Amino acid sequence: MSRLIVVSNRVSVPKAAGAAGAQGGLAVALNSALREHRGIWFGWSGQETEEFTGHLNMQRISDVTTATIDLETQDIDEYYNGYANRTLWPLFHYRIDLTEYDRSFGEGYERVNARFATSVLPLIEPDDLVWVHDYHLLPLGSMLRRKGIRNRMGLFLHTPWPPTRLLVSLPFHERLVASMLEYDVIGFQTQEWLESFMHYVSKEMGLPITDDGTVEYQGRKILAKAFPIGVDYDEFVEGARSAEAQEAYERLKASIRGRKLMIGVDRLDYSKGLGERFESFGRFLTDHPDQAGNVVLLQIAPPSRGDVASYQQIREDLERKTGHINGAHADVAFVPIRYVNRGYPRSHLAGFYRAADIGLVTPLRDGMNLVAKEYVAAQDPEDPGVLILSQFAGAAQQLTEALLVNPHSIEHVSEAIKRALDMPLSERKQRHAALLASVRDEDVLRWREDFVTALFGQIDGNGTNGDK
Ligand code: ADQ
Repeated sequence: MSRLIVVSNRVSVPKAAGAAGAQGGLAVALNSALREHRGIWFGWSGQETEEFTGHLNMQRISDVTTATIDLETQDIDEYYNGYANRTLWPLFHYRIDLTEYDRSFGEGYERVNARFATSVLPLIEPDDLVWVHDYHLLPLGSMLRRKGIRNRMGLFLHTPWPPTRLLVSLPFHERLVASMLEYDVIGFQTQEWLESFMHYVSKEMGLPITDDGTVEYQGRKILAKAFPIGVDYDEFVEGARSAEAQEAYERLKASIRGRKLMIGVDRLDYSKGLGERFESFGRFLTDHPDQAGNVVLLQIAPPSRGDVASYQQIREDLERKTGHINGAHADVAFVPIRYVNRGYPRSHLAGFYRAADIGLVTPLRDGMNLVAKEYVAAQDPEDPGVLILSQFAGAAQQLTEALLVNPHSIEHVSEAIKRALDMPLSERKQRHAALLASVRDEDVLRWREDFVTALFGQIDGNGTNGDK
């Protein structure tokens, strides 16, 4: 079996199997892939250094070898807080109003990708598969090719891919996309993002696309395909049955004293539609005064990317909205929105999800959204809650039995809350069974296997993808 070299912006390995911590689904997925493939996980340590040395800090944690580098303050400003999170992230989430085009960001992005390439190079052996993750590292493959790496290399993009009309607002967009075509496999979360990418390469670059989904570029074939990411179903269901989950469940249930509970769990990010969600709940309380005092929204939102101004603004905005809605609808023994800015161990989250009658997942745009799938996996099949899901999350393409909503429409979401609260048990069970089948069958192990198989060059049975 080939070794897998995984490269992502950050590296996240739990100290011990099953250790508590706010570890996201991606980290769990990559850890399981790496254990199976005797691989190495390379990325930024999260630490700053005065002068970049490229020194590799190698560690072996829970059967996974990690290799990390430190970055300079200027690198972090221009590459991470700059091009990655002030240019590409908003652009890829259709927010050109928040997209900043600063020349120094682009230079920092190229410089850090080159630093990643130089540092990971000595770790790569001839038969290794190289799997690069996300928008931080789009040109990394082309930089490795320039250094003579001939291994099979794949890229998986966790975010949406924007429509061509938006992407062309990015200076040097063609150079960026051309650099991606040095990979052998390019993976997207959904068919929609894949189609946007194919539209760009065919209409803007004039490249031929074959029926089996390969793009032809400079005599090579690149496979572009949708690989929808999932949750670690077994781990999550097991976690939901654990003593800690049970304790978290009981503690939360006791605190809401027989009221109905809605839950939202999101990184604090403008793409997650939290402001619109709060307003929708406010509208629900105004439109249904008989329900005031009966329904609580628990919103768990750990801060992220706090050095970027748009993230500071969303935080202030949400604090104001929470105060406003609570001020209008609270009384001495009841507060409608519980807004919590911290992370929780996954087992606790599973208990919280199970305690909630409604999962409210309403991003304005999301590559996939794992919270929607975790909510479904954590439910009691005999008395499941209802998932309200944004039509603009990648997950909506699989989770069609959720109550799909337009998160921009305060009325629509408010009506969906009412419908979910009134939904009879038989309908809840029937919808949940369909959702659960999808979450179970298209789980993270399948995602990883499908991608690695494609990367290995066996997706079409004859190993022709990208072979040079
Ligand atoms: P994110 O934008 O971070 O991921 P999401 O898919 O919802 O969004 O994953 C977040 C993960 O973090 C979930 O596993 C969740 O349980 C966890 N999490 C969130 N808040 C937490 C808290 N307070 N405590 C503990 N854990 C918490 C990006 C893309 C998504 C895509 C994923 C994976 O933006 O669209 O689904 O990558 O590809």
